[in-house]
Amino acid sequence: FSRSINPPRMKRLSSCNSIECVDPVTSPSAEARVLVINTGGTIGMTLHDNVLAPKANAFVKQMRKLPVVHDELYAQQTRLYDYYGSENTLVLPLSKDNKRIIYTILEYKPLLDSSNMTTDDWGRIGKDIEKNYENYDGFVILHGTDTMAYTASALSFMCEHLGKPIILTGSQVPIYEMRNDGRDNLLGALLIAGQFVIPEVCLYFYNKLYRGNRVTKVDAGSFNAFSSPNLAPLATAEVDITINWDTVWRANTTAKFQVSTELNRNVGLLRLFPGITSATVRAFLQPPMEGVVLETYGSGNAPDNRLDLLEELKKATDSGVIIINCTQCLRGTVSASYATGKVLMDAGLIAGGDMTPEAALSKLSYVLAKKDLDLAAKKKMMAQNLRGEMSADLAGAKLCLSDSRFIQVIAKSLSISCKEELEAIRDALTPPLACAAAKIGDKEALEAIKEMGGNLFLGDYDGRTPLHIAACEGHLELVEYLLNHGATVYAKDRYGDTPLCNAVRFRHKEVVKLLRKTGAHFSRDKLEEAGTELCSLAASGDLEGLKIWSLAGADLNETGYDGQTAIQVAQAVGQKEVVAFLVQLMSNRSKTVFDG
Ligand code: ASN
Repeated sequence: FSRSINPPRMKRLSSCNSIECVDPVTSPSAEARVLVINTGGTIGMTLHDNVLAPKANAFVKQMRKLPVVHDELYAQQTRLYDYYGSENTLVLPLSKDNKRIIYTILEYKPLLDSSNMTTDDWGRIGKDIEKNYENYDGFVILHGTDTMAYTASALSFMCEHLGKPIILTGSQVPIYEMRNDGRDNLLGALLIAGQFVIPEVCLYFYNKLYRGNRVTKVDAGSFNAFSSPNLAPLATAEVDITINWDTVWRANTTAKFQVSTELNRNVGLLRLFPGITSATVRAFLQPPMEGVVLETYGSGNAPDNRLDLLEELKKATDSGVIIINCTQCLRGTVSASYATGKVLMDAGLIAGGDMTPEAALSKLSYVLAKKDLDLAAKKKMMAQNLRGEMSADLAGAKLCLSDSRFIQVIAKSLSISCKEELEAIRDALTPPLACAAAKIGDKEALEAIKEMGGNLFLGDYDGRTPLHIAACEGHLELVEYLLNHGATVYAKDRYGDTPLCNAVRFRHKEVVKLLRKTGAHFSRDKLEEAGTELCSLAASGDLEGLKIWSLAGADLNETGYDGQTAIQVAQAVGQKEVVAFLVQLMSNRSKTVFDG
């Protein structure tokens, strides 16, 4: 990868002299670069002594001979091998979308049957992706199918702030055989990795792209070897490649990509079965065990009449072992619907929702390795959805405003079909949604609404804008965000109140300062009304209240309903501190005026 910087394609084309060159004008195809990491698996195996085993240094050679996965003419015409400095770089024929996918194959030594994979191999893959991240548009990992779901799950957690596709694939029959599934799987994975910015660790198999941490191997004898029981595929490759963008995980950070290769190996999977002894459970939970996925029955159930078992589980969680409750069922989620499930929660287990055991195990391994987190933080992280590995618990969960699909779902249920209708619904729903997001300080939700084209300055049925709400709540960061994204300090709600009035009312000093800096001020009417409020603050000795009004630009000499000023009221009721403050304020003011 020494020649990693890809100069404009024209440069490479114009450098050819001995061979007939591709005319850049008639070949306007864009190029994408994909790194293929070949870790092993059946896809590159051959028969030795009647059993399949990986064959080293054969894969690239074989690929070069297959016109569907390599366009030798294009490679020659564009001097591909010279340019990339090795014969490990190949190029796909032109895609339907006029794209050239150039891929470099990095072959591991030794190639592994995936049954031999360990956490160290996950780390190696992670490191290689990190090292090459900026040089490629996407990554394809060739991997055996037996433990592919574990590796895909682990990589999904290890890859933090991922912005490019990482696609694992392999096959059930070696690519060297006449009838095989490897060729199609490789092609599909390359086409998706090179053409779509899906920022996820995925698994591509038998024409479907899945989220990597949602799959499990379900069939040893079929080309259709994987299932994603609790999440629909991210894409299907049929006549066209169709991406289900609504399901694709979105990046929600400005942080840079990094791979966390620290993994904790003291984790395990324990499957409950009728008659399991407490001695077995005790032995399993002994140190150095730190995290266990307990595969329970149905919706997360275990015998509630087996106090001996429950005691062992409780003892372990009390001593700091994290135990995740996952179901043995292929589909469905752990829920709190049975007494036999509740006993596990009482024993300190964490509900694993609809996570696959593979995802739960690798998540444990990733979370437990985080040295800077204490046990409570690790447990909290285990219960959270980190990479789309678990579905939100809709029953009882708060409406996820940061999910920008919300409006699309509503539109769908109302059978909205045309753009204009969709926009009308969006505009009707934006203000209450944005106000609700402002109330809870959810910036991501506001960003999502804005991304959909929603205006953040529109008011709700009472004319209250998100800025009013954020000002009431004192969410300074949000106020700043809104001001930077179209909100106006001059918006008035149906009561004539501006965000500044609200910030003063709820005494958010920093918000008041920011709004004032942005040009907010009281209207004449409001200032007149303020006189009475100032007098009552003065009467009750509320210095803080008077200060915030002053900070907001009110004239503290304004008279109240009976013609008295705040200072007169304070003097009358003997609020000495208030009098002193007001005198000081007035002398500062006249000094400023005088000096000015
Ligand atoms: N044993 C093989 C592996 O996992 C199975 C396969 O790839 N189809 O490496």
